[in-house]
Amino acid sequence: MLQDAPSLYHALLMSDIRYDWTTDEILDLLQLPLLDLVYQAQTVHRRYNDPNSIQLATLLSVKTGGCGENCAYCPQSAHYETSVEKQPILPVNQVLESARRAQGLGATRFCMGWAWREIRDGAAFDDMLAMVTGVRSLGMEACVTAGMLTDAQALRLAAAGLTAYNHNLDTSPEFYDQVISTRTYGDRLKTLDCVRRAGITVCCGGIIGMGETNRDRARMLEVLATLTPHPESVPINALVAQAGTPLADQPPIDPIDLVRMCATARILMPNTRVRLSAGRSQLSREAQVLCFMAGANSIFYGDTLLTTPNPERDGDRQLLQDIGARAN
Ligand code: SAM
Ligand code: DTB
Ligand code: SF4
Repeated sequence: MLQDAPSLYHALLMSDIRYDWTTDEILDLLQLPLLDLVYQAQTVHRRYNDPNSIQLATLLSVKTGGCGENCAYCPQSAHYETSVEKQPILPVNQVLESARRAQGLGATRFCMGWAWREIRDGAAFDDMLAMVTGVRSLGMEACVTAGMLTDAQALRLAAAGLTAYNHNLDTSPEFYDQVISTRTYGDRLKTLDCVRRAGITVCCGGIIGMGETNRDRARMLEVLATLTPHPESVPINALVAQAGTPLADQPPIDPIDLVRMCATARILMPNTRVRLSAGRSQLSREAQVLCFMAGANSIFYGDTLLTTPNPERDGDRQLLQDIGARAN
């Protein structure tokens, strides 16, 4: 009987999770006085998660540049003249070598990116499956982000052992077509559904700082928090404005807005990994700690994201040590 107590507690906790959030409720949370918002988020965070545990995920761009989509933020889009040149796809052994190195440096999740509109069957997909199996055999979580996919491809990725598929909604349904016109919000949701039905966990988040309103931010969080179940991980990115892209001249976000996004995501999705993602290079250590207070419990760890710089590993390890957090 006693042995059942933890699982009963877990079941009760999970039954508290809501999937019916409304835009106005979310907007009210986003606009709370900051200290009230962070207090509420930290309270939720402590009920569901170990507050001193931060997951380290390392990113690698396996296929860089030359992408057919026109995402206005992205330096890898073939539609824009940016400093990113199309590169050959990395071979399986080189990817697995990077994964081993990342693991040696403390990462537990290895995320691999392909600048594709969609996955196509063939040798490159077969290599992707081999990369997934290889990363999993090291004992790391494996995440892939490679655009749209079909049910059959999702099932093959699941069979290869894929832990998570990353596919971001990026912004609200209303603002979406000002950012991307070569695919629809519905296309995005369809891929997320394929991933979910194949039994792969969902990694899905977005970007702030693209000129969206607070209501757009709330609407994006609403779409995420009404997915049932919630995505297992939600990356919150700040735009890394890149020369040559249509969003090159966007002003930088106020770091407090990132704190608000992390806190609101935490309250809406108590049991999800909230990943403080792109844009961390522009944040002070203190702003990052505020994001952790607000419930962010994962970061990208490594000197580059896909094509742009990320804080140095040594500095990140030092930060976690200084605040007494455990990397996992
Ligand atoms: N091509 C695939 C796709 O779009 O789903 C996978 C790679 S894509 C680079 C992954 C995500 O990175 C995008 O959905 C976007 O949220 C994020 N991203 C890309 N460029 C960014 C930038 N300049 N600033 C912030 N986030 C960015
Ligand atoms: C996510 O939400 N952010 C990461 C990961 N998922 C793939 C990518 C950020 C990319 C930032 C721009 C670049 O480095 O190219
Ligand atoms: Fe292509 Fe992904 Fe960049 Fe969009 S975000 S241009 S789909 S690589």
